[in-house]
Amino acid sequence: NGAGGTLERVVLRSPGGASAEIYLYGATVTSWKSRGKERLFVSARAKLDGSKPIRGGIPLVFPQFGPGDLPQHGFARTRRWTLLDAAEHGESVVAHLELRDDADTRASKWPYSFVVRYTVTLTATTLSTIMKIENADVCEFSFTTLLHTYFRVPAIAETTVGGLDGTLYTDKIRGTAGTREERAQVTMAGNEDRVYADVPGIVTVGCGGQRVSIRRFNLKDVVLWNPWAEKAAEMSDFGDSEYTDMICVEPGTVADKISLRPGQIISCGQLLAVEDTADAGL
Ligand code: TA6
Repeated sequence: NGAGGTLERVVLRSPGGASAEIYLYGATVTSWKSRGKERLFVSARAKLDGSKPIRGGIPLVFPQFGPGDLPQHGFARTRRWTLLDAAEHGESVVAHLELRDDADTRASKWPYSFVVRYTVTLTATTLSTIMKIENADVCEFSFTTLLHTYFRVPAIAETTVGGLDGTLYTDKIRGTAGTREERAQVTMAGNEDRVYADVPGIVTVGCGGQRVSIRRFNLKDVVLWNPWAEKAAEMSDFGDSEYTDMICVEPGTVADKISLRPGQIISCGQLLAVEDTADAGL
């Protein structure tokens, strides 16, 4: 509704009983309920008034991952996106959102004309978030992009991430690069911030009987992050103990830039699927 500083959002409900919520601010998906469980994490202290990026859900990172010429993680996650339409299509519910360059972005250190068309599709057990990024300028441009997905987990200490074994990662906490991940199931016991490059297959996030699989296309890297207690204490929009309820597993192309020539479009995104085991209901 936008009145009184609250942000507009769209709620999707699938025929199969799932739901999703998308704030037009940053086109940030802030809820995905499937098989009776909330699958995404949003901090209880997240700002929902547009004063800063929403702490949780699926912030859309474009055209810059991390620090650089632009504010951290680029401007897309703090712009007001346009909702083009939202409708049921059989078993799916689909929302189309769009972001174009504006006077502010053209005055930024990344001044190009672009269009990002974002399609969020919900079914009973899946959520897909797909970006179509178009170079609407007269010159080539380059960017990095990532879907900064915060998964809600019952307990970080029992959470495992599969599908990273054999890939090389940059460890931003220990300052190392080119380390090969040997573990079939990656676990966390402290602050971790890693960029796994060229991850080949399906990545899974499991905890107890709950499991979500992540299929990616044209997003070759996966970032793994949990602030843990020490970094959580430094974030005003993150509760001190909330790190136990979340893990960020973020598909992106961040190790190298994507370049588009005028008129070129790249499609990239993720398909999240719930694959709980029988005892997930416990
Ligand atoms: O994706 C991991 C990361 O780049 C971390 O380094 C940490 O900064 C996190 O993103 C959150 O960034 P934000 O700007 O949303 O606080």
